Amino acid sequence: MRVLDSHTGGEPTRLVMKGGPDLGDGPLDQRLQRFKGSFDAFRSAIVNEPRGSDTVVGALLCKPHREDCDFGVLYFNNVGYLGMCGHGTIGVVVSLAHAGMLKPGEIKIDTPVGAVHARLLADGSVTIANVPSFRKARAVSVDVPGLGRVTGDVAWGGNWFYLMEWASAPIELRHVEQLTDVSWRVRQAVNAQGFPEVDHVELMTPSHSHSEKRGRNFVLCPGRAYDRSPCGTGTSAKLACLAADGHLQEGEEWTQESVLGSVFTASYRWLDRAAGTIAPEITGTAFVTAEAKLLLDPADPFCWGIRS
Ligand code: PYC
Repeated sequence: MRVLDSHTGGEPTRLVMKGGPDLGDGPLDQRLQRFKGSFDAFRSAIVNEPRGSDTVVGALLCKPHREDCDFGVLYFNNVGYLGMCGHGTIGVVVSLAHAGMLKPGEIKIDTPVGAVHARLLADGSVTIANVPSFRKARAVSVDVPGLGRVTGDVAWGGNWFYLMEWASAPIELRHVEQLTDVSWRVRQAVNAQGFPEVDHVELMTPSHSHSEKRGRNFVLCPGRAYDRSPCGTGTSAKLACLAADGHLQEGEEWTQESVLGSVFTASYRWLDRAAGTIAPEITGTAFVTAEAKLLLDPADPFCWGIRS
């Protein structure tokens, strides 16, 4: 398999350009089901150790189904599949440009959860117009063993998030073990107490520090790896909450920092104010780190990756 590796704000993406599973034609959500049902070993071979790591998000480049799209992409990680991936889309666009398949300008990418517009800017940064995002539930309280009662919002930004303010320790790399442990326990409690669909937990700097229209986050992904980037879908979910609370107006810029300090800038416009649905835009940068060929040797006992 031919791959291009990149990172977006520190979070890796591995784009499979050639040699991935043949998932046939049809809408991308159907091809995703085929990937899951018949070719899951490829997912593990591409992103898991020994070729990858828990943090790698895979992106399989394929033909689009929607006629107005230029490319199709399916996203996956160490434990399964993602509807959309913001940092991944920025990495894909920069990788396609690196491969000479794109010039600065607009493209449209077909994904299982909808079409995503992206714009490669002359300075190499990428703006993505993510899928419609919204807050599903406000101030959901759950009892978390060892932590007590916590309150947060449930929102969709292309993946499902539970977003919760976190003030007990700075959102910094030196606290990553604690942040991971807390987020994992919160996720289990949220899943058990009414929101089984939530697979990402986003800890946020408290809203009283939002006057500068800037926040820092820690996002725990479904496979227990934390997002090194500010998380494109998580930032979209955050924008939906800020918009619903009136804390960020249409067109205003929001700066989202990751636990590493890497940055996305973001804004939104209303799609349906009464329903609370927004169209988020996220801008970030990515860098290509490798052009590689993945070798799959059937004699290798870990040919299909180390799976937990
Ligand atoms: O950027 O949307 C994102 C994302 C999801 C999981 C990891 N990154």
